[in-house]
Amino acid sequence: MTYSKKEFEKRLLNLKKEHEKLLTRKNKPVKKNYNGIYYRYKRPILTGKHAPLEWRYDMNYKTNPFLMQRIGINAAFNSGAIYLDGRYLLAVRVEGWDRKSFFAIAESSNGIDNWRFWERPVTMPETEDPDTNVYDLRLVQHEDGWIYGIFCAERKDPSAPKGDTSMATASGGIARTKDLIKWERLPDFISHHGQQRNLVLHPEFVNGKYAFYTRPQDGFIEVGGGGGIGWALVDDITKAEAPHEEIMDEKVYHTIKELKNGQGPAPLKTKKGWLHLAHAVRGCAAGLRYVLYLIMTDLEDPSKVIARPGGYFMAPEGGERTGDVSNVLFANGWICNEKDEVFIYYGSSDTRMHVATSNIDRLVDYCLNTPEDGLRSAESVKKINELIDRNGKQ
Ligand code: M1P
Repeated sequence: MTYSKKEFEKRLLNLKKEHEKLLTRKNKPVKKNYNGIYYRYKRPILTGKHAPLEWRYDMNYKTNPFLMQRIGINAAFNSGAIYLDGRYLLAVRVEGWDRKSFFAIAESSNGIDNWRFWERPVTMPETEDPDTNVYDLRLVQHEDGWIYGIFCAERKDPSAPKGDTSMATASGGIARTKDLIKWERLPDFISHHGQQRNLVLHPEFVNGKYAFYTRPQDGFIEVGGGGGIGWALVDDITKAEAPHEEIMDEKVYHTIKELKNGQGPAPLKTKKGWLHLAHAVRGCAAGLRYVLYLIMTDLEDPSKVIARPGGYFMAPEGGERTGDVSNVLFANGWICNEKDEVFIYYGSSDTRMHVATSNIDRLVDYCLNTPEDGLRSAESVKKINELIDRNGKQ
């Protein structure tokens, strides 16, 4: 039995009220057990349920008398971020019930709560080779005047044998915009070293060229003989091609990045060097474990690592641990505002978005004073003993 028009209106009003309540919920930093480095926040900042009701419900009584959800949003995660005219903006990876991801801009005035999606998702133009799925967009305000969106463009592998419906390829998609509404799609990044995911544009020219952080990989999931964060210089971004990719931060046996790693958002410039946020992956009996880590690179040569704090910076905790792909933290967006406050936007378990806050001085101190991974248990014990000795001398 369908609703009467009156019942329909009542239920719609209720849906709108509940949605508004979710969107306007305040978020608070978790102060208990503060590690001195960053504050996590109590609640996720965005989920699939934050998607506008207009994207999901046909609100016309005549065409949807049961007031059913016609289109479902499964998740909102891995978001690019940009700070524009005092506005905190995320380019969210929104994933539908149909498993397709797309981008949608969400805005907040304080970077913490009250996130609202813009009216429509991003209409991303395609190349001549249509994308099957697009995701993990990095927003980069480049000194050439454009805002770039660099993302993964996934397609079915044309070399897949008949009947293989899972083999895919990953390429670096490149688009640019001035307003985050109208986008110009450029040709995909051409790598001579295999597939590409986690491609990121450096915000400044280096030796007069566009500089990219790359992640060459042999296959779609496994990086194989490739891997590590690579570095490539490109003359013309409208035909980005990298004959050479130099690995600047490699994957290493028995570390957090034993299996693979990838640059997160574009690095932040500080007086002491470029701050990089990245993700690291290792395998275990439970599957893959994705954590976040930081490194710093040289101001003049952003491909030269000058600080490698050992271990992870953030790992999945509590509710972050579970989701569609459990045990994953992934970050492709952060913002530094005019007060040098840093907002770290991270997705958990391919399901939802969170924020953590810190500032430039703390993050630089963390990078320059956290001991490097000594790569052996004995070295870890040595570092703890050195710290105990220093504390004993106070
Ligand atoms: O599912 C975990 C992550 O897997 C991929 O990251 P990477 O290429 O480093 O393995 C991406 O699909 C990412 O979106 C996802 O969070």
